[in-house]
Amino acid sequence: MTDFETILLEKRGRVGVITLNRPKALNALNSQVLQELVVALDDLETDDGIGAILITGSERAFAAGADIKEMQPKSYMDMFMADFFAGWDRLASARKPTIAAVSGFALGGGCELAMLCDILLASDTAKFGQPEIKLGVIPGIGGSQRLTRAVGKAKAMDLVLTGRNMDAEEAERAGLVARVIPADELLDEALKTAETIASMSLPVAMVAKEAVNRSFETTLSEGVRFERRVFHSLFATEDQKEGMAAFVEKRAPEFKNR
Ligand code: CO8
Repeated sequence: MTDFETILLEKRGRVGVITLNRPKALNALNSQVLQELVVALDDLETDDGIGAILITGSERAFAAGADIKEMQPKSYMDMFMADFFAGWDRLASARKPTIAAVSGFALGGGCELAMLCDILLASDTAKFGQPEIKLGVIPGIGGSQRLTRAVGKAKAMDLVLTGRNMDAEEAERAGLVARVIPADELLDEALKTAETIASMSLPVAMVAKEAVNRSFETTLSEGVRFERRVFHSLFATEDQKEGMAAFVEKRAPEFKNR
């Protein structure tokens, strides 16, 4: 397996776990983190043994944002020519289900990275925010769009314009976070959730997330049409036959991911 310097990659059964690992910089996201994350993600996406991907940080910080020290000297032309931050789109195009397990700071790019995942689980110590305005910029990895879709205009404007943080409870109330979990149980719970997802039929889980994500990109009637077509197509899978046979025969299904 590739040696990484800024992340850790582990395969725990059918779950791939990526841990951000720049403790001295509170896991600030620099270009190396992005490069390594993309390599790790490509590895997990092409490994047939992996059914779900968990991304986490440390107890103190999921990630305290994009690396300000890396960005500070850059010019407009540097940012434009490098299409700075465009690489993060790789996460949005992940086909396998992704879960962010967030403890501590998830600020700026950290909040945006968590929002790029399909399910966001937070410890009771988590703090979310888009403080870029305090640095003279705005969110640059989709925060102004994904936060607004997640929590609505009122709170998104409040957070993006004041740069204030939101605690885990407020984030759950606002609909950003699926569940809040005591800090010392976060990783176990997140792993359990990932294992549950990884125990389903992988192609069906991939299609399920595609259908939910479709709702952000299309009208209701087109989305419902898309869902129905894909639903019909699942009757061509062995796993639909197995899932329904197992129910009728009162036994656990054995999905073959086919
Ligand atoms: N980048 C680089 N280094 C960081 C970052 C960061 N985002 N956050 C923390 N660090 C470093 C600190 O510099 C410090 O390093 P050192 O010990 O060498 O001085 C170390 O991590 C520990 O941090 P603190 O001493 O500050 O720890 P505190 O517990 O006192 O404070 C905070 C924790 C509140 C999280 C504080 O570190 C903080 O405010 N960090 C910055 C948060 C922030 O503003 N994040 C947004 C960054 S911008 C972004 O994500 C998107 C930009 C979009 C640009 C669009 C362009 C296209």
